Amino acid sequence: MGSAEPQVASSAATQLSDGFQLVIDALKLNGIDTIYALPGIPITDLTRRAQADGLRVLSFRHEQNAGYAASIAGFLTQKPGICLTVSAPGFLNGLNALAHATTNCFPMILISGSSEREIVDLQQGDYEELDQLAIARPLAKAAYRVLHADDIGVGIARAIRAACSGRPGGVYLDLPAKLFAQSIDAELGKKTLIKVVDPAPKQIPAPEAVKRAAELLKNAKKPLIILGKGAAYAQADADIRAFIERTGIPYLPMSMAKGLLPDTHEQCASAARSFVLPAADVVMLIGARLNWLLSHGKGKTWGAKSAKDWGGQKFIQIDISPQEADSNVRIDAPVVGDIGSCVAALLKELGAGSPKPPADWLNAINDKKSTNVAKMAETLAKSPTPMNFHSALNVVRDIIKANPDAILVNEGANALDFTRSIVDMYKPRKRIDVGTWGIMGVGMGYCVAAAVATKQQVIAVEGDSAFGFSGMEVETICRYNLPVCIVVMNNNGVYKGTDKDPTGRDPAPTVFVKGARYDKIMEAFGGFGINASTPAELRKAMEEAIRSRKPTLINAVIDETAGTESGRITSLNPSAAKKK
Ligand code: ADP
Ligand code: TZD
Ligand code: MG
Repeated sequence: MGSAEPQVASSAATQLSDGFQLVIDALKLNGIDTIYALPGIPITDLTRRAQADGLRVLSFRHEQNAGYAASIAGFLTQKPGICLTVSAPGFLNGLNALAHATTNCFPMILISGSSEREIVDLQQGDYEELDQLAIARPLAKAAYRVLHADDIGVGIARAIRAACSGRPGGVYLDLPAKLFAQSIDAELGKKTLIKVVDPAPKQIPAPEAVKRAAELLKNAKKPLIILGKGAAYAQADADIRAFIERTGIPYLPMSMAKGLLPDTHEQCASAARSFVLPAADVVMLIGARLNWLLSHGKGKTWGAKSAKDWGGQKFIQIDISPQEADSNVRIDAPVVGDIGSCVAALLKELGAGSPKPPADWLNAINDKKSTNVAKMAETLAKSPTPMNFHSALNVVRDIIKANPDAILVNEGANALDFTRSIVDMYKPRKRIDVGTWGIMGVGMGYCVAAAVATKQQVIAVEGDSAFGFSGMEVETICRYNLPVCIVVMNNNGVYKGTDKDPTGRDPAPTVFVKGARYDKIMEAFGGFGINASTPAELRKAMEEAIRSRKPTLINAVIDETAGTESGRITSLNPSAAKKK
């Protein structure tokens, strides 16, 4: 006993740390306070110790949902969202979200434990053996592996920088099981950590690029601005608003840019979209790509005679990625830099006295808007039995108007398209949805992250099919008692509930159990479940959910004939095109 005492003293002199601790310390040092995770070998203790050390560890039922949560946390906060998974199958489950983050330009880090390198590389059949780094690489903006505890600091610093700088994206960080248990002198270990200085450095646009863009804009007869989710991400809200208001140019927000300025703003041209796109002569893209969502900047949408033809517009594109310009059509004035710096530079270049667009252009847009808004108001005023998308979403529209700080999560086909066009948003970064790929399954992961990262009320409008992809996370929402109100637009299936198997043997591929009660799933975990068959019931249930801030799921019974195949993108559906 007596001889043990000096030993304790000497081990106290050289305090030991380990891989687990260095990962946690490196994350904390860089201001990361939340991990979206699913525990198991070899990262169980990492989740425990992270929690014990004050990090918030949100534990999910499926890694894909943890991953989507991390990706959208990145979008909302500009800090990389962290998803933590086990090896092989857990890693693969998380990979979908990593690819989603890269595709959508969201900063995220997927950290996965992995198996014994020596055994994996010789394919000797280790527990959960998989060459994860090689698999992640093509789907990630960057991918790294750390083999030694004293490289953890560099590994995490590089992952953060890669995720946040330039065009943000998903980063993979491979941490083999052996790394976690490696011990290292605590003082030495601490010195290996890096606090990343300026993870997303400003990128100032070249003055001549700014001049070129300003010239084009000044001489436009029918200018249009398109705001994309890059503009929402950039958090340059005041300058973007000033730029739009000072130039007087009408603008269109892409889905996740809705609310950057209130959708009710007089310059918002959303209600005249199919008029302004073909008619505009100069189009300025701010953080939006000319991908399929904008018909690649050409074809009939843009007033051209056929699908591959140019509509005649000149384009200005503000983007942080120098490779983005000319990806589909010629960009006459690329402005490369971060949106905050670019918009500020343009504001300065244009000065106070920038000329307003010609009145006939603005009047023509306003005429179209009034006609379309009146038409929509008429449709929204109807109250058919059973409810259709319009009568249900008219309620959601009022609720969001009364609660403009709430975050709206949205996925589905008709449930997505109708919500996007009917429900106005009033503040930046309040609408999060299926993104660039039109993914089903982001719903509940987004709800968890939005509630945790912003502390705001979350309202999810979910197609019944869409909800099914992540529905089990209702348990997660209840477990953490998050202020999430889910509205399942239940039309008995994918697009509609009316299809039949022509042979009469099985249900059609697009239909589900008729009259399903999704609200019961919420009740199973102690949340509130409500079945709503009328707008009044839906309204009451949503108001109560917001008042109580309790997890709530409302099964909104929607006419099963109300939807259309593929929602608004029927033209992309090969079989539907053939039918015509
Ligand atoms: P949307 O789907 O809303 O049209 P996209 O995802 O297609 O938007 O486009 C977003 C664009 O914004 C990407 O090209 C990306 O490079 C760009 N971007 C993201 N963050 C910034 C930023 N801070 N500054 C400049 N451009 C950015
Ligand atoms: N799988 C994934 C991951 N993403 C997808 N987009 C699809 C499948 C295909 N898909 C759509 O594009 S929308 C949709 C599917 C399955 C569901 C539409 O049904 P819903 O919405 O119930 O969610 P509506 O309101 O009935 O149209
Ligand atoms: Mg449906």
